Amino acid sequence: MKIFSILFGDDNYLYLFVGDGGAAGDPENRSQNRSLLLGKVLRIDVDRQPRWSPYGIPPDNPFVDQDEIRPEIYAYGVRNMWRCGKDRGDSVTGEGKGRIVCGDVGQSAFEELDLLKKGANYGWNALEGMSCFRTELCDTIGPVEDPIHNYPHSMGKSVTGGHFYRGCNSPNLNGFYIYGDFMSGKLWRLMENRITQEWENVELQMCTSSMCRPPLQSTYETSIISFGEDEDGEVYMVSTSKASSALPYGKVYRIVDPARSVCFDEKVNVFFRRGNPDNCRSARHGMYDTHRVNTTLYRHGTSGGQHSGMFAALSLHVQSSIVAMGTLLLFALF
Ligand SMILES: [Ca+2]
Repeated sequence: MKIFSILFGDDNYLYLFVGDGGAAGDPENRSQNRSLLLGKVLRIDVDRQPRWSPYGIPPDNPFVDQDEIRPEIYAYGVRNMWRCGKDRGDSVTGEGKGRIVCGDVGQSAFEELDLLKKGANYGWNALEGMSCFRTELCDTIGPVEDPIHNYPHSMGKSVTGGHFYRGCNSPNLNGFYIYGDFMSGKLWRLMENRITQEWENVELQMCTSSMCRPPLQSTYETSIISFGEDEDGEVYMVSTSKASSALPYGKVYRIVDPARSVCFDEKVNVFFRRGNPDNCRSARHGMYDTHRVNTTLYRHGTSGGQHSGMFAALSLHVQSSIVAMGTLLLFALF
């Protein structure tokens, strides 16, 4: 069983995102078979351990006490949820707190982003993205939770789920779910429109060289394999120089909005900083439980492939000093 993401929810339960474990197309239909743990999102209680099991089952899991359905299952019909991000919420309104969005890697045509919901069926292997994948199954699986966004393989071939930006350094990014594609190296942000409740997707543009002054930079290695966040809610990106799952090295970039980090006032010919990130940070730290910050990190120097656990999903207290100088990344967003 391969677990492609792991995190604690705000409910203090552990969420495990398990791949379908099959050959191309999930020929054994494991993702839709709820007597199996493969192709599922699982939710378990690691603080309460019955004598007969290493973990407890949350009593409000959606399928407890149902015949021939594993009680660990929280959602099903997923293929390969490669990285998920949990929202710590708007620091003022709390909006969005606790929601989880994942990238589910597609088979041959579409990549998708999913908002995690209890009991949901995300469609695989009947559906890939919004389209029918197995025609004989599409009308048989009942209600399906549509992705909040999907994109065709002309734009990328392996989605890498990201994180909600809730940091202090780039207030313009507040609430952006920043994610990318491993194969194409493209970066986007998703944001929920509060009025329509639709998720709007926008490709992120790199800043110009006139705004990107060292140590900031406007280029990056394009094989985006993971994202992470630190205790301040700043978002990081991990990439390798080639679209290879076997590379034992890569770079960590911090994502910054150049309009926030450095502004140039032509009237007085000086650079200045907008807002007050120090005040923002001290106000927010009272709200954080740093032991529950979920961060996916690149584990340097480990051999193995993308699909064999090369990159570990860890829940850590992370210092931003892990990012080497010269690896800052800037976006011109608007
Ligand atoms: Ca789906």
